[in-house]
Amino acid sequence: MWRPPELAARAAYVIRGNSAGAMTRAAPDLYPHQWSWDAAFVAVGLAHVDVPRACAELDSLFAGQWRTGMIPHIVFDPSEEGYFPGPDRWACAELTDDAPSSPRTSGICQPPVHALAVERIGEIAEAHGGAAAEHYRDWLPGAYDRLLAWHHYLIRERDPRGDGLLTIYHGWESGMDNSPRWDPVYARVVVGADLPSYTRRDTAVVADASQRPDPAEYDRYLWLVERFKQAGYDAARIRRNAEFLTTDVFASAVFAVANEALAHLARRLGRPEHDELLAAAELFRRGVLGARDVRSGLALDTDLLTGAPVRVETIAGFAPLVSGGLDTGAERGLLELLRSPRWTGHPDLPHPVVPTTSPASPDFRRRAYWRGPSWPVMNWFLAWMLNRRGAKDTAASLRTAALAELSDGSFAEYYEPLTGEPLGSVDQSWSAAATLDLVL
Ligand code: 9WN
Repeated sequence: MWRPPELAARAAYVIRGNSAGAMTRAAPDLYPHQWSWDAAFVAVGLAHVDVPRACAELDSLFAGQWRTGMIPHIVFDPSEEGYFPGPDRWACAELTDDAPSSPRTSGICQPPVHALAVERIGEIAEAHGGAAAEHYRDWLPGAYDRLLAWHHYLIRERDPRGDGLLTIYHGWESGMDNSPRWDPVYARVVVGADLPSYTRRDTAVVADASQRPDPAEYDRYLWLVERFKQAGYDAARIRRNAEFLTTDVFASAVFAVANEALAHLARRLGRPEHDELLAAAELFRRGVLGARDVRSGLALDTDLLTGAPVRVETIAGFAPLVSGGLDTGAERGLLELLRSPRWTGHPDLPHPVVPTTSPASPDFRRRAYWRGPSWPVMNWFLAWMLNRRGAKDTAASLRTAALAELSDGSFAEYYEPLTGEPLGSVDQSWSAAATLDLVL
């Protein structure tokens, strides 16, 4: 077991080791490229040790931004070939002028945590003062423009109904790939006989296949990519011909609070979008609150092809604690649920962390990726958001639990929540970044 100061030193060492120039690999072998929400979180961790490097991390991601404003979920390192599907399979620049041809990118996006990261990096830089703070101040106006274009894209293309709920086209866009949230949505995806053959690379790195999505799930993931290619990556065509189309209540909550963060940055920079961004924050907050299940208080996704809510007990259900806006009684109720035996208070958990699916739910699978394991990055992110909302006590106990889980020093991608066994990749960049922000 590592004590916090040594753990933080090792975390910084791991992130440096995963660096590939201006980008950080999400994980050394499993994910040898830059992922969107990973990069935002990694930049927060980096800010504690090197503010200019944190800014460069985001600049590297912004270099992959599409003409539409979309920040793609992967920016590929041209010198790396160890991930599938790689840039040739996505073929974005070949199929649409909206995608940059260099760097090459994927054609979908991930939760919009970036404005939150930029705001947090600013706090860290100001606390450092001197050259770090100055660097951040000089960098911020350019970053703000990128973020504004990204938020405009999401409002325009991902909330075409204007109801304050983001639409996603692929489970990968949620960042919670095989969560039971998407089971009924994927159930209607029929893999075409013309799905080009492929060889997975992930199961060569993570030898225990039960920790990764299964072959039928992967076929669907790859099939949807083919559908996007058929649509030339055009958002309207993708929506029209979609086999997978759902709201993402967690990403919507993130977007509510990210709009708030961006509004603060607008005010700081004297930009005119402050009120517009606050209105967007309020719209998405209302969207999330309107998606609550009356009985449990958990927010639910809606399968947009059937109009049916997806009734599961996953970490995403706590979206209202991220977006804010609950009245005092409802907020207390949801915090109590979070601390209850269905969640962090489950008697079999060695650390009171948040499993990705409730251990009391029939959907819970203790080793299967987003179907149950505890993800350090999610514990940390939830604690950060709870703190922001003023739920200081719950945030503090979650931070302590997250750190206790991480103190094995493996920086695992996720943990078996009932035993604390590290799973998935080790030396995962965002697990190390979360550690730095938890300790420092
Ligand atoms: C697909 C990089 C990413 C995370 C996601 C996580 C996983 C990729 C994969 O790894 O997804 O995007 O190949 O499994 O689910 O949240 O951003 O760490």
